[in-house]
This record gives sequence, structure tokens and C-alpha cells, in this order.
Amino acid sequence: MSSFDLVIRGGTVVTAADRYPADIGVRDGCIVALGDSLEPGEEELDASGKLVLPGGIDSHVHLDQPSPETGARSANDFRSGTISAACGGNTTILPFVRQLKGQSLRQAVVDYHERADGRSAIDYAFHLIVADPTAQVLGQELPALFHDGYTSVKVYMTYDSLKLADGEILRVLDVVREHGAMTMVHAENADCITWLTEKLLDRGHTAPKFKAVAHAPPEEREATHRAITLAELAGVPILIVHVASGEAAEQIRWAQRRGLPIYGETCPQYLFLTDEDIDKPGMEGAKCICAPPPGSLENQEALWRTFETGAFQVFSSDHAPFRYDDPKGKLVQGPNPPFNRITNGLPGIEARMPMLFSGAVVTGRMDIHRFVALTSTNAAKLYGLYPRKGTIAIGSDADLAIWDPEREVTMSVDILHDEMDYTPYEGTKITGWPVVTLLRGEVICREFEFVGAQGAGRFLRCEAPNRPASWQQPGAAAPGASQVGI
Ligand code: DUC
Ligand code: ZN
Repeated sequence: MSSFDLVIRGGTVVTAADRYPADIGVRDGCIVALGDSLEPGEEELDASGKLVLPGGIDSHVHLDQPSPETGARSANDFRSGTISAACGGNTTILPFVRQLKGQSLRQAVVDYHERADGRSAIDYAFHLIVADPTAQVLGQELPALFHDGYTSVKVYMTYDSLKLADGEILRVLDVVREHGAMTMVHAENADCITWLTEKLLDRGHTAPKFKAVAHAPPEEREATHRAITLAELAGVPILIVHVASGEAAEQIRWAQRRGLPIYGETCPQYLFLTDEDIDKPGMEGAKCICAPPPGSLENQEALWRTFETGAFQVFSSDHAPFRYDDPKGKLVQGPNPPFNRITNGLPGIEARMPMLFSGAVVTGRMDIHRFVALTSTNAAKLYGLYPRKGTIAIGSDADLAIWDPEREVTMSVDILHDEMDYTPYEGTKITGWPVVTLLRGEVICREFEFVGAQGAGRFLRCEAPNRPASWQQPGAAAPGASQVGI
């Protein structure tokens, strides 16, 4: 009998830090050997000519999350969303539990487990959206949930049904600090968005393209700076999610230079779309509406430059899929709605890694170690899943994406598994694709086909996030980087 259930042979192992040729021996779902010419396994997988990367961790996804404000319905439940994730090279996702105002956070967690457990095709943990920080939530529910393995919260500075006042955010951050948890912040200035939106609508500027005018970069910049200030006062790390503007990214960099543990996340829609995409004829632009929306080409270039400064730690999808031709989708509020009534959100769970690999690694904008850090390792570290997830090492789960760096693919809704009727990236020429995805040593996707088991994904209890000095950020040499552990 072999020592290994599976040997992945002849590939080039790539992590956030290293690149070397090695066979990978897997037993009981874990990596137990890395080396040359390992003895034959019970099963063998040929990876010659391929890169073997840690499975992707998409740490910002919305699956089966109701939108009671509008009645819009997500195109994905946990089954279809995670199949799509798997086919894009992902092995772990972190979706959200959304607390509704007046609702117990614990009850919301129970509800989301009902949606996910037994349906998810890959492993998953939950972030907690705190929309109603009552004394009960702050004093009892949050501490108990942190203890149970839900160690990250998300707070919103905008949206009527979600936003918290600064004082409420501070009270949440206080509890987070006491328990060593992590906080994600959606940073936009709500009053400024409302003011600009009203002005635009009064003047009859209703077309989708005005979304980018209503969510002007200074609004994100101001809220980002305010969130940083609140975090500094409370003495906690925060991660600013879906950074859309170069101006907000500058604030993050400014804070990092001061030695503050402020982290940044951006998403494909801000690197590969611009305000031109929301200015297509008729309602076509609605397909690229999200909040914050993609900005100008100059802004997009500023975001690309931000990678060089090391201000971003995470590249997530913010997958929020709503079909276009669907009464409960993008146009749920009518066939020709003003820009502020178009459902926010774009699909991206499957496209995220190939888009960045092709658009950044193949083009030489980013080295492959940074790619691995941004798409997998850093999220595992930030959310308390490392080193079980996010790397290729003895003892880690055998969650792997076998990548053909030369495979040419044209991005199209027809090859994706997300049950959407469009992709914002239709027609994009991609070089490099995850041709096999393995979850704990089992092949779950091969050559664009899901071959795993529905419900094989396990719920992950997160530890407190680790922020060790070993948090590698290649190229980030600015003062303060080591202090914040990046
Ligand atoms: N913006 C969000 O804040 N959440 C999901 C979708 C979106 O566009
Ligand atoms: Zn989101």
C-alpha cells in the first residue's frame, strides 16, 4: 500500500514566496510530502508543464444573499456559486452573513448555514455584516460568534439599511479589538452620494453612466480616511473593501506609511472596466453597475500603480450576481430605471483569478508570487485560515489549482458556471487557466467541467487573524510596512 492517496507529479509548485519543481504527496486530504520522485501514489495526477498554485480564496462574495430593499434575487445559491468558484480555481470562499436591522446576528448565522451547509462544493467560512449593533449584539452575540469561529465583521458607511454612524462603528471596533478579530469596511460617504444623486436626478441625468458621477472618487477618499481614523482611535486593523479609486488607495498607502495596520482590497471590475463600460447604449451599461462603480481610465491606471506600492493585500471578486434579462435581476425596479435604481453587483467568482493572471502576471505587471498572495495567501492570513489554507506546505490542506500558463481562452458567459446571462468581461482574451482544481486532494474541476460533489465543502471555523512580520509583500519597502506585518 502506498504512503499517498494521491501524487501530483512533475509540476512547478508556486507559493507567495517560492517556486520550485516538486511532486506533491497527499494523504487524508492534506499535503504530506513535497519532493523529487515521490513513490507512486494510489492515484497519480500529471502536472508536467503546469504550475501548481494554492487554491484560490475568494474572500468577498455574496451568495444567496437576499436584497429585501428591492426584491432582487442573486443568480447563485451556494451550489451554483461554489461550482462556479471551483471552476475558476478557488477552493475556499468567504461569503457574508447579512444581519437585517432588528434581527439577531446569531439567528442570521443560523439562516445562512441553512443555505450553505450540504450545498457548498468548496470550503467556506462566513464574515458577519453588522447592521444593527445593539447592546445584545455587541455584548453577547459578537463575542460568542468570534469564539465559534466567525472572526471577521463587515461594517458599511453607506446604504440606508446597512450603514452605521461613526460612533456605532467605534463601538463595533472596540469589541473587535477585545477579541482580536478583523473588520472589513465599505467606505463611501452616504450623504455625499445622496446629495449628488438628487442633484443629478433633478437635472434629468438618469442614464447608467451617471452612477460614476454620483459615486465620485472624493466620496470614497473621505470615507476611507474616516475609517482609517476610526481604526486608529480604536487601535484595530481594518481592511477597506473593493477600493475603486486611486484617491482612496492613496489614503490606505498614507496610513500604511504611518505604520497603521490598514489593509486594502480591490476587485476585477476596477482593474478591467471603466466608466466607458457603464456608458453603453440603452440599458447595456447596467451590466457593469456596482457600488462603488468603475471610474475613469486614469483612475484605473492609478489602481494598477497601487499594486506597485504594495497598498493592496487582497484581490477578491465582490461576486454579487444578478441576471440582466430577469424580472428579479439588474432591472428589478423597472425596465428603464434611473442609475440609482439599477441593482448593484457584478459576477466575478470564476473570472477573478484568470483575469488577474492574464492581465497582470502574463503582461509582467505583477510577479506570480504577488498573484498568489493577493488571490489566496493574504486572505488566509487576514481571516485566520493560514496555514491550513492559502499555501502549499506539509500539513496544509491539499487545496490546489493546477494552472496551464499558456492556455488561451476567450472569456464568455458560455464557459462560466455561474448561471448568469452575461459576463462583463465577454470577449476578453485570456492567457492562463486553472485546468484542474483539487479540494482536500479530490479533483473537483477538470477542463472547465465540475466533477466534484455537491455539498463536499466544509464549514471552516476561523482563528483570530494572524498578522506576523512574515506577511510577505514583495516590493513593499515603505517605512511602516513591517510594522503592519506586510
Ligand atoms: N456593492 C456592494 O456594496 N455590495 C455588493 C454589490 C455592489 O456592487
Ligand atoms: Zn460586496
